[in-house]
Amino acid sequence: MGVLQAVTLAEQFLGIWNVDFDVTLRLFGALPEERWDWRPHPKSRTVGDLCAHIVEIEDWISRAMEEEAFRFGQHEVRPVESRDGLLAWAAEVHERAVTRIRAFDDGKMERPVRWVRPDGVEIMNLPVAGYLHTVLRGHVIHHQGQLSVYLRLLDVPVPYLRGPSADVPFAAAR
Ligand code: NI
Repeated sequence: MGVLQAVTLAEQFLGIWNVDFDVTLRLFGALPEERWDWRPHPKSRTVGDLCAHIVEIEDWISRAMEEEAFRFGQHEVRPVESRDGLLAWAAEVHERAVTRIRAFDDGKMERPVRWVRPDGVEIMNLPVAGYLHTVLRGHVIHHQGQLSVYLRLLDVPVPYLRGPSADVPFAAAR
């Protein structure tokens, strides 16, 4: 190694993850607060519950990374009543998650994280580096996509997320 400081795997991930968080904030900012209880189908989450889920994923997943295991059924669900409350909670959770992730040096990134069902059966076992990309990032992106469809169905403008939308062409993006 030369004198250049190597960028850790955690810092590489956080560069991507902060962009994802920005997408979440743009989605939250676009949602009409008066439709907080709306859902597109009886089996779907409400707007408020889907937003809360996106925030709690970051908290739960980053905590499980520290504890080396995610145990289903041991996480409290927090209802969110307003956009301001949601944004404050999201900022608090993101800051905590970034601190947790930053504490992992490249060696700790190889540590396994197990997913354990309430009956004790292990259903997944991944090293932290892969776990962050699939379980945290993949899961959040999945629900971001759902929220963007909610926006279209609610007939409110869809913001620029990972590219232009029908409402925000490239020329007007950002
Ligand atoms: Ni989910």
